[in-house]
Amino acid sequence: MKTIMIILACLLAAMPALQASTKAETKAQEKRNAEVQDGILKKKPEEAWKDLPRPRNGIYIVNTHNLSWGGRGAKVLRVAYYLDNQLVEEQGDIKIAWAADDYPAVEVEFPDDKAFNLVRVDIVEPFSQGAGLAEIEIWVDGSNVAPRARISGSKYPRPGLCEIENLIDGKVDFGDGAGYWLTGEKPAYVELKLRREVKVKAEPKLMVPPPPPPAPVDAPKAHSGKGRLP
Ligand SMILES: [Ca+2]
Repeated sequence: MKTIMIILACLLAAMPALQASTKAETKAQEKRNAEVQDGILKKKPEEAWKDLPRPRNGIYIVNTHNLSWGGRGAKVLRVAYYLDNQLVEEQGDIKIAWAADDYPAVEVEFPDDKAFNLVRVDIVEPFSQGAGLAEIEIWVDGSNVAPRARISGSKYPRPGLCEIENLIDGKVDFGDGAGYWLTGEKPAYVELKLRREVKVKAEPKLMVPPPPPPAPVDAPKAHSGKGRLP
């Protein structure tokens, strides 16, 4: 009898550990399921961002979330185009989404039929504690010319971390302070001096014909008053 009691006591003592182990296994399985879609291992966000469609002509700006540190990035941007230091066109109030575990992006159109050789991006409203971005791409006729641009702008106080050159390195993160840019300076801005002038002809807008008017519905005929009522 005493032996049975001892075994029971041991089993009861082990129960919480068993429950914790089952919970951990369930969580691990859920994580594996989330990583697989249609039997194929899904790409991680730091790889999947590259597969999203890009404009043939235009700017593609990718937000950062500052890895697990969080609390930094961009909310509202302004993009300005210059030709030999003369302002050509400016687009303000460009909103960009922010996500703690992803890399949302925003597309910005080039000015139509106007030459420029410098692009400036201002972080008008940073996300939470400070400004930052992960990548800036400048697509001209299907090629990203940003990596060949001369880049300058607001800096991060610690050399070797979150440097502005990270904005044109083709990555969004690969470790603390690598692949993305942060700054505490105000204004928070980036300038990309292009190797050559860019002038893109306005692309014809697709003319979508207006939908046809709805077919007239026959009004119910008034009863003649003759004959039997239904
Ligand atoms: Ca980058």
